[in-house]
Amino acid sequence: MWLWHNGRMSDLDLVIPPQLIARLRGARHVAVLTGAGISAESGIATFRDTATGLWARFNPEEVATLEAFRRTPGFVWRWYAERRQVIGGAEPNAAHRALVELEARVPAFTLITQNIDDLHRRAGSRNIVELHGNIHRARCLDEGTRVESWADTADPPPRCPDCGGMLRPDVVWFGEMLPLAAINAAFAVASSCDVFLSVGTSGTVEPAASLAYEALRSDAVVVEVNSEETPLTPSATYVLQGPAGEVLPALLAAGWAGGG
Ligand code: BJW
Repeated sequence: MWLWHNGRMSDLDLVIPPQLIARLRGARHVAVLTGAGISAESGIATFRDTATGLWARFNPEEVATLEAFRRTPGFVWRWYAERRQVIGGAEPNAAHRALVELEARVPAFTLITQNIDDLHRRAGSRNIVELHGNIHRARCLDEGTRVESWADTADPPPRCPDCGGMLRPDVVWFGEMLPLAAINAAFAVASSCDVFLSVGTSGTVEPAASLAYEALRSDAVVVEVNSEETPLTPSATYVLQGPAGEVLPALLAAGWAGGG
């Protein structure tokens, strides 16, 4: 694990700055934004990893836009069905569990996730804002009605039980608006929290990428946890570089050694 602080890099193993611990322990409201990197150690592919990311194998415009779904609904539905199967077989990892523990330790906690995999809820996190939807839900393409379960058919996509329209995954594709309540809640929390953690996200997709900057503008301490540098790295107050499944448990252990 590497630590950057104010532009300097340290190779001391598992060094968590005492000032960061003090801010975390004294925080009134901790906000966490997570991205695909937090689920990588659960075996779920990220999007932009050059070797294993989904976008290395699939063109986003052919699978993650409304136009793609209208053009080839069966293909897009199957793509999500395959990912749903991988996700269904995955388990939350040490990073998801560390955030459950953090939520129990601070007065107020909001977990904002770009992930659609539901692993935070399965790990036990409670106050979750889902920005990009959830792969375990579908909704009617025509009427928007949410559908929690459906029978898979040989000729996908399945149909809306109410109107017979096509069902689509209840996720946010490029060019689509994020759920208004979720994005409003996320910006409100980013501008009022005192510590903001950005975990496992490349910070390249808007509007989620702006949340950390909103927190900085509002004088929050911004901590980046990522195995690589990102556009946020130079601006973050602290950078803990390493796998989230190691960094987050180490942060918890450093903050609450002895259980207090
Ligand atoms: C580890 C690790 C380990 C690995 N430990 N770390 C302003 C400027 C420019 C463009 C736009 C803008 N506003 C809107 C746009 C357009 C667009 C956008 O942002 N485009 C950019 C790509 C340029 N945004 C939108 O269209 C959004 N809608 C919107 O803004 O509506 C209003 C509007 C509409 C039209 C025009 C203008 C405004 C919607 C965005 C929806 C994104 N949807 C997806 C797919 C969801 C469903 C699905 O899963 O299939 O969401 S795309 C994909 O990217 C997914 C993710 O949630 C999202 C973010 O990716 P994430 O999570 O950061 O993953 P990666 O792979 O990028 O990064 C992983 C990171 O983890 C890396 O940094 C690794 O190093 C790290 N890592 N292992 C720690 N073990």
